[in-house]
Amino acid sequence: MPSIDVCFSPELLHLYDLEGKAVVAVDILRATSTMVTAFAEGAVQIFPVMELEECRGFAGQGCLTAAERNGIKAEGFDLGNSPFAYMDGSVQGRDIAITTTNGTRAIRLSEAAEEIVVGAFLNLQAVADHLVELGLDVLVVCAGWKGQFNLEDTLFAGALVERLQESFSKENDSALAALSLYQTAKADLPGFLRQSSHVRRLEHLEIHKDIEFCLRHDVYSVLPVWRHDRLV
Ligand code: 3SL
Repeated sequence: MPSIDVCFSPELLHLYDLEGKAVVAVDILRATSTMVTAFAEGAVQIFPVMELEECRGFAGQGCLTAAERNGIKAEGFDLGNSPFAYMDGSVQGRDIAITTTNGTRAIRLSEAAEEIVVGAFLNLQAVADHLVELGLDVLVVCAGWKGQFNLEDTLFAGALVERLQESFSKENDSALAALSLYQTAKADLPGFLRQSSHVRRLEHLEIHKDIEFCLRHDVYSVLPVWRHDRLV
């Protein structure tokens, strides 16, 4: 039976051997939720990059550019990091280059894996089905916040562990802890997360509707997968 494990921060990735594994990169608030939404709204490819300048460079290649730093859309880019900004038809048929504080970093630091998929509550079942089909050991890589643990990515990891319980073993305490946290919180995720650091950070920006949307389960069946240097 393959196993599922959880890495609570990209800063801990050096402790894991990614070779031959499937990584699920997650940044619930909001990068991976937004990427999933972008694909559901017809985006063709997404180039996640770590630096603002690199992202800006993609404008010359016909890409829309998207950038967020500290929760705010960076100046001079087409899009920010709110899933709702991707729902007005403008990303249909387009390629997007995106850089965010933590989410794009989690994806790029996982490149040694055999497969990387982008996960969110929005596409939870699509991710779970794909992992069962793939049959590889799985590592959920939580984007966290600037290297630190966060609740929302851990809750997603727990939700995924719950969905995969029948077909994946939990080798390590991190998977057990994520599952236990999710089972405690799942009846009221928005309520549970009200005191979390990133929800409080985002509250200053008055984007409650983003938070509510990013916590919805199984809204989309899209599955962004890493191929060479991009998500398709
Ligand atoms: O850190 C990130 O990658 C972002 O998702 C953070 S925010 O939700 O846009 O504030």
